[in-house]
Amino acid sequence: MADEITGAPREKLIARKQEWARDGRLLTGTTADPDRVRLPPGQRLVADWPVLDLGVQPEVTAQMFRLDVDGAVDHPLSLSLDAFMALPQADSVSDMHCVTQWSRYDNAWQGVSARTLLERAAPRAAARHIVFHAHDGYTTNVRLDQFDQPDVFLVHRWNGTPIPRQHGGPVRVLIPRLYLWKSPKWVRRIELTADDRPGFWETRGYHNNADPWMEERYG
Ligand SMILES: Nc1nc2c(c(=O)[nH]1)N[C@H]1C(S)=C(S)[C@@H](COP(=O)(O)O)O[C@H]1N2
Ligand SMILES: [Mo]
Repeated sequence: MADEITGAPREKLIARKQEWARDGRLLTGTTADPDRVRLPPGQRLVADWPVLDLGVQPEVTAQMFRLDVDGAVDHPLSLSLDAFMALPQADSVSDMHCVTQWSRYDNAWQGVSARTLLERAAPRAAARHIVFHAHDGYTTNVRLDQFDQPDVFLVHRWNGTPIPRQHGGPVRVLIPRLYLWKSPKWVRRIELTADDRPGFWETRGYHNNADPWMEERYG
């Protein structure tokens, strides 16, 4: 498959991040209440928007775009880009927090809410977890209740412009209250599952839960 995650530079980057996780780098050992403290512990604000991924930035054309919502659902979805864009659109403003310590406030997003997708797909009672699959082979997992939140969106516009390819355009996931590795770029498939299936970074030393205010970077 052309989408495989391989190659020397990427292996080095992945190994370095795994080392950081093993050594507990960047940990301050403090927690904060997200209702009172906007900037999570150990984070610093940036004005730009850094690019982080495994080094493969797939070009997902409108023609090849497909978004599946499947697994433990009563009504599996398989959406073309047109069908996705025809779903109810919403605007939201939220912050991003990356485990590599940068945070960026007040990002204006446009897209389809997670709840809109879930309503249509109708999760079965057994559905408790989600595995996201992306076009570059990346995967990440969240609990269904972490995805089923009013501030979670599948976004296609950021600050008034289409999300560029390096940030996961045409469509990426944005879960603002978890570290950003839980927000897949170039999302291809949202798989609902009964069991928890740790993703790419979660099987390489990153925390399964990823709450920035609890400093759940590694674990
Ligand atoms: N498909 C995909 N999504 C991904 C990643 C990736 O490698 N592939 N990296 C994750 C990580 S580790 C981070 S920090 C954020 C970075 O998003 P950005 O490049 O838009 O800042 O994307 C997340 N989503
Ligand atoms: Mo990251």
